[in-house]
Amino acid sequence: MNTISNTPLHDHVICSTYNRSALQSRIIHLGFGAFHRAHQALFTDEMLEKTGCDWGICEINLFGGEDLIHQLRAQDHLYTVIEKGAHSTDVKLIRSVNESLHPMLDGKSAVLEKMAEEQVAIVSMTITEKGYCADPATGRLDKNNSLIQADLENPCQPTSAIGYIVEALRIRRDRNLKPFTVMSCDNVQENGHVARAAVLDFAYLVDQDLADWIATNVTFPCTMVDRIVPAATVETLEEIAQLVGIEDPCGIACEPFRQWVIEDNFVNGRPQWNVAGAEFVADVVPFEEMKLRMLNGSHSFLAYLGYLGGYAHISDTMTNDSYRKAAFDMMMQAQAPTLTMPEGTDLQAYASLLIERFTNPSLKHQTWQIAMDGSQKIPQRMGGSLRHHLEQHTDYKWLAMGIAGWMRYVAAVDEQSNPIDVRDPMVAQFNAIYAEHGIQPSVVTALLSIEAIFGTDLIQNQSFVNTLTEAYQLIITQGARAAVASL
Ligand code: NAI
Ligand code: CS2
Repeated sequence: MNTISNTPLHDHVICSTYNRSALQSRIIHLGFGAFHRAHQALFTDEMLEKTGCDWGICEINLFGGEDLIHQLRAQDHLYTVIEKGAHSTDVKLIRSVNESLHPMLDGKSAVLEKMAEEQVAIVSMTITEKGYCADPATGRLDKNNSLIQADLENPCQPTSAIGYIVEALRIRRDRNLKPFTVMSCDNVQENGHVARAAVLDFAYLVDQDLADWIATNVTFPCTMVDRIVPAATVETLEEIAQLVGIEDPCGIACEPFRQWVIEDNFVNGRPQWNVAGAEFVADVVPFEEMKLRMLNGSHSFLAYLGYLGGYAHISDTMTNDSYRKAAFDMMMQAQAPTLTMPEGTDLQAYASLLIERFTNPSLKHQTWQIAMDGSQKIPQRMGGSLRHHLEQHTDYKWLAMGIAGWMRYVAAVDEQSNPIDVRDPMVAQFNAIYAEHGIQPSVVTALLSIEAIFGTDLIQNQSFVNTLTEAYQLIITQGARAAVASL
């Protein structure tokens, strides 16, 4: 079969030249999704080209994506990334992946044995916010999560990422092997701390000694990751085939911008990702918070109110001046004042660059995609800054409108009465609330009562409840476009 691995590619495809056969699976990555392909694997490819070292990646998908792993194997673990700017596109062949596994294809034991191999030094993850099985409001393990309950009953045959990590660490400890570093690359506030809390909370429920060993021996660096990588569509794959010269079902398109800030806290060595542009720092948390609030917070705002306003893509929302202005004001007036950044950080320039990135017409980033999993995203993208403004008695109207937009979106029917395909681990709860209330202002307090999303404090603040209810009321009476224009 002709694939990317045995077919001459177009001349403009940028290919590295390092010796791939020297690579070892020193990094295990959980979550061979769109983002990882265009971010960590690409940084690793460029790092390998500059250093000639042996840090290869073994890709593992724990949930779904069996086909992708099949296809990746069929093309010798090679794939392409196209970086689409407003005016030009770069095409890159990625060669840093040297093997792959999937529990459905290879069995759980094969995955655990791979994670327990001596040379493995880092287990990195892009498993989405919900993959941590944590309570979004507290960041601690959600012991009622169905995956966690199954893994507690059968820890040697795990299902969740947390269960796999704990069991693999147990095997390593029992075999006197060095531990690995657990590196979260998800959009989760203090992602390393959340990963550590979930792993330790789980381990303490399974084996106290093991938990103590993990607490002493394993590190969980925080990272700030940034690159807009929309899910691939049929059109994306057609464009990639045109640009590369052959079909690449594992190919992905993204923006040219990329950023990776990593807490330098690795227990068993690490590659020099800095030679490819990553930054190793002592404290990532301020950068994470800046990105989550300014980029992701305004992304979610645009996703809910954009979808309701009839915009399919983020770049479409940017053609409407009131959305553009509201997104910028949200960044500068609702989010930036809540941040404590290292001296010299220019948040105004950061916000302007974000608007430029959102405007990129070559990137078809669906509002529907970003709207997914709001229960996991809203607390960290808007909750922290909202509490800041409530304490300071400062203006938070953009945050209230963003949350009201989410509340209207999870009604699962749009402004033209078409169904919305709401994807969220808590969708059953939203459906039950809407079944009882309908699209009425009383839904606001019902949704606000969901403790896992809003804690217990927000619903007690009457002035906030009033502001939120007014924003919701405006959306349901005037529509999302008018509501955004009112800001
Ligand atoms: P995707 O849908 O392409 O891939 C999701 C990956 O997560 C798959 O590999 C899947 O196997 C895995 N997964 C899903 N649920 C899981 C669970 N419960 N446990 C373990 N693994 C699970 O999504 P994409 O675009 O790769 O994004 C993944 C995450 O990466 C995001 O949720 C976000 O945290 C982070 N990210 C994404 C960016 C983007 O622009 N796409 C940019 C920055 C961060
Ligand atoms: C987006 C992010 O899907 C979402 O929720 O807000 O994935 C966003 O594209 C990235 O964080 C950009 O780095």
